[in-house]
Amino acid sequence: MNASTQDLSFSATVEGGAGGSRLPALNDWVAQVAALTRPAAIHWCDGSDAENEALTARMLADGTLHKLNEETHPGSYLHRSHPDDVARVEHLTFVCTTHHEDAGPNNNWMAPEEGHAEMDALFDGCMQGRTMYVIPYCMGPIDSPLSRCGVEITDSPYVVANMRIMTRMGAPALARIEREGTFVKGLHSIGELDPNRRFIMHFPEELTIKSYGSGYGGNALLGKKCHALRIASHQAKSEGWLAEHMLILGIENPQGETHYVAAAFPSACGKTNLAMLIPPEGYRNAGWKVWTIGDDICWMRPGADGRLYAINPEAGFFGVAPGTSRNSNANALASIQSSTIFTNVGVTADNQPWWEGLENGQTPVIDWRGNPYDPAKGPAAHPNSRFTVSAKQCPSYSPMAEDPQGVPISAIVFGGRRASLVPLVFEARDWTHGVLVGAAMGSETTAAATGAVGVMRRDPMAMKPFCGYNFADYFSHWLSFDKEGAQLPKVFHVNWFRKGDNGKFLWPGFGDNLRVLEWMIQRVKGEADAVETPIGALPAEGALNLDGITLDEEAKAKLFGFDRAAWEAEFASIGEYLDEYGPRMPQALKDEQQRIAGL
Ligand code: GTP
Ligand code: SPV
Ligand code: MN
Repeated sequence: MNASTQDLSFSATVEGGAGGSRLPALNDWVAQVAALTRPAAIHWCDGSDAENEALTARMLADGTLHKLNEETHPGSYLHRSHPDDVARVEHLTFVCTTHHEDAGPNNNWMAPEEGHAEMDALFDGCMQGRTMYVIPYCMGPIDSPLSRCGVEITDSPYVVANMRIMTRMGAPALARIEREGTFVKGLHSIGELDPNRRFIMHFPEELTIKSYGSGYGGNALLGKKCHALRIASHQAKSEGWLAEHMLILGIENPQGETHYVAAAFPSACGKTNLAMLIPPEGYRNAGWKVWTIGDDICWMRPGADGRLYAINPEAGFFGVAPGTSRNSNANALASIQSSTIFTNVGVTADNQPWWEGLENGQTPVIDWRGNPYDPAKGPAAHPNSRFTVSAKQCPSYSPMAEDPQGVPISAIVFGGRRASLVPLVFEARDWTHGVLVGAAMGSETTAAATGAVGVMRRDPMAMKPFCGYNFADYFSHWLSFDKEGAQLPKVFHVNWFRKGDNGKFLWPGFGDNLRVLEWMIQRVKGEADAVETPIGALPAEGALNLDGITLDEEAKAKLFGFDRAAWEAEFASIGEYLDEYGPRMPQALKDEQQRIAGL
């Protein structure tokens, strides 16, 4: 934005915190934004309880939040978004780099000047009569060298309340920003919530984000997908690290050893569930424990010993509500009993939050739109309804999640929703093959983004909607980690979603996924058997513990088998996909595809 000096004379009431910062660059930017958007007041967020209480009171008064049953869900609220604003909007999300090629065919692109002009026209005067909130935040532990800071300016108090849970927000973040002098600039306004006046634009070369017209999740909480993935992936490429759409968990065996695993699954494909896994009874009794580090985003970089060290840049969970139950994810359910913001769920007669698959014996009376619940009109909770909760409320949250050095990663897992073809688990033979396994990932689309659901699309490393630069360069970057002295994790692929001829899932999933993780860790330690196939190593018969579960012959064949003809067709399609990126696609990856394509 090019605000003139004259514009800067614009004045608004300033409230909150110190009412400014010690960093002239930040003060100038806030003044420029105020001059453009013309808010009635500017509020510098300090992240305090008092500030949160005042904001909550404001949102209760204007209907942004509804108080839920204080006895069953203390300190918890329901927010109903605009019914046309319930998910990320990938067709309205842009990466604005100087050269079109740098954004790649995987992104919508606009020239930076054009993007700024388009956005600034929307922002012009958009905050009149509203308060503009200035949110300093830190992605990652406040004292970690791997963490990065940003400032989000927004006119949505709902965004402030969510950012307070999802990031380390307020005074400590501002202090770090003042010390470092650099920060990602995120400008957000809900605008008119008009889908025809909605854009999410990224200017990675300027560490800048502009988002207009949506109040929802990944469109509006700019620390999350916009900063921690799109901008951060771009930074990570030039600085030698990785910003990934991955959960991080620790698996403690009965001997007390903990191995950390990072796993990339596309949106609504099981990251939160795996991150909070509760071991099956037999494992629990034997002393296995699972520790949650993060459920959505992972920043990793090589440590002095050559291993990859990972932090979770987030401080909370923005999780999918439907399907969350005591049986599927007891840790998530325990986390959200208090101090939680629910978005677009239904409510019961006694004002408790409700969603499909909650399975607690209750029934909804009001749907997510605020209308009387009528099953003929669709589900009570929107399929992409969410809870926002502090990670500290999760019973399995690991103390290591706060470690500034991060945790060493033993295995990287890629996975998608594949009803057919893809077996339960296989292991890549080396790093290059692992990068191809990630690059070739496919998954059926979900309700996390607007558009058709259940359509198979390529979603490399679960980053299709989130990589801030050309996928061809991204794969080169991944390949570059294989160098002298590196102690890289093993790479695996999983599919919890394989279906039988009757259309039902063949694998029990959830807690039983620990069986698959156990096999991976045994492979890392060189202790489990596998069968080599062209697509990778599959568990040998008996190598993956199936005690206590029954799988019929169809399930065993499909979960642990390798269908040569079908994979030949898949590899032909992977080859075509890599070719879409032209000569920028690394030759090493094309060679790897060719090596396997003949099967
Ligand atoms: P985002 O927050 O959108 O990135 O999603 P996520 O990857 O964290 O997905 P989440 O764990 O919330 O799971 C989404 C849906 O998948 C829920 O309805 C879960 O019940 C379902 N799911 C998760 N794990 C499994 C599994 O092992 N098997 C089956 N069948 N379903 C699962
Ligand atoms: C996802 O869609 O991958 C999410 C939710 O985690 S959002 O924050 O909206 O991106
Ligand atoms: Mn996600």
